Amino acid sequence: METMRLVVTGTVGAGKSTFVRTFSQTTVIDTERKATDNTSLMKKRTTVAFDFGTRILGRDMELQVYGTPGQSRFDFMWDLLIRRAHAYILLVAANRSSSFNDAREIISFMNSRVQIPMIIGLTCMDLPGALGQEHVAFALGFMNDKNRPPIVTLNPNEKTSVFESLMVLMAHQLLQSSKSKGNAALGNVGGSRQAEPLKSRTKYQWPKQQFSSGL
Ligand SMILES: Nc1nc2c(ncn2[C@@H]2O[C@H](COP(=O)(O)OP(=O)(O)O)[C@@H](O)[C@H]2O)c(=O)[nH]1
Ligand SMILES: [Mg+2]
Repeated sequence: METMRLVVTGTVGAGKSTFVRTFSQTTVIDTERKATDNTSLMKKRTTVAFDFGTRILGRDMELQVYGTPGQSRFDFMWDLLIRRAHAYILLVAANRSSSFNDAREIISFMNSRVQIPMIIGLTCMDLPGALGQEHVAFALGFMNDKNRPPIVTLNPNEKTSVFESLMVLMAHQLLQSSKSKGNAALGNVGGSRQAEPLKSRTKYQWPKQQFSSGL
């Protein structure tokens, strides 16, 4: 059985835990605890380690989805989860511009650890005050539309929406891996059945945030 590990990261309240719950075929392992700090102003419970959900695709692929905590004080978990991931989606609540800075920092953190395919998922587009894709892309540092990760809009409460965004993420991952040397992403068919994260074998050209280069 092939295993693909995808990470759902993003800011507090962007819908990561909801995403994993909507996705999973099996009972989700979650580590939500009562929020005690500033997060409690936004929601009662918060993820302190990770959410884990899984789903079998076809006969021989298991898709594992790991949701990270949103708060940077748990960034040791970001590190642990991203290093084993094949690709990730960053969720950003489009109606909460105050969180865009945190989202940018999460991208920089991930990018400093691994170079793997990623997409951006805009949530809360159905809520008042939601900003458009272009605006959020700029705020996250992607000024150049020719050099930016794919951006999707989704509602993590809706199955179709979650599956569509996962399809975009997987397609992006597969496209990048087929471009890379050695056809890495699906591993060594017939040999080890464990797919290897791309970072070890490919030269994935991760879209650069332009803020960091001063543009
Ligand atoms: N209406 C709406 N609510 C959303 C959306 N995304 C997330 N939420 C809600 O935001 C709240 C926080 O979600 P949660 O999954 O705990 O966020 P996390 O901190 O990223 O794990 C939940 O009540 C979700 O149902 C969205 O696109 N639309
Ligand atoms: Mg959570």
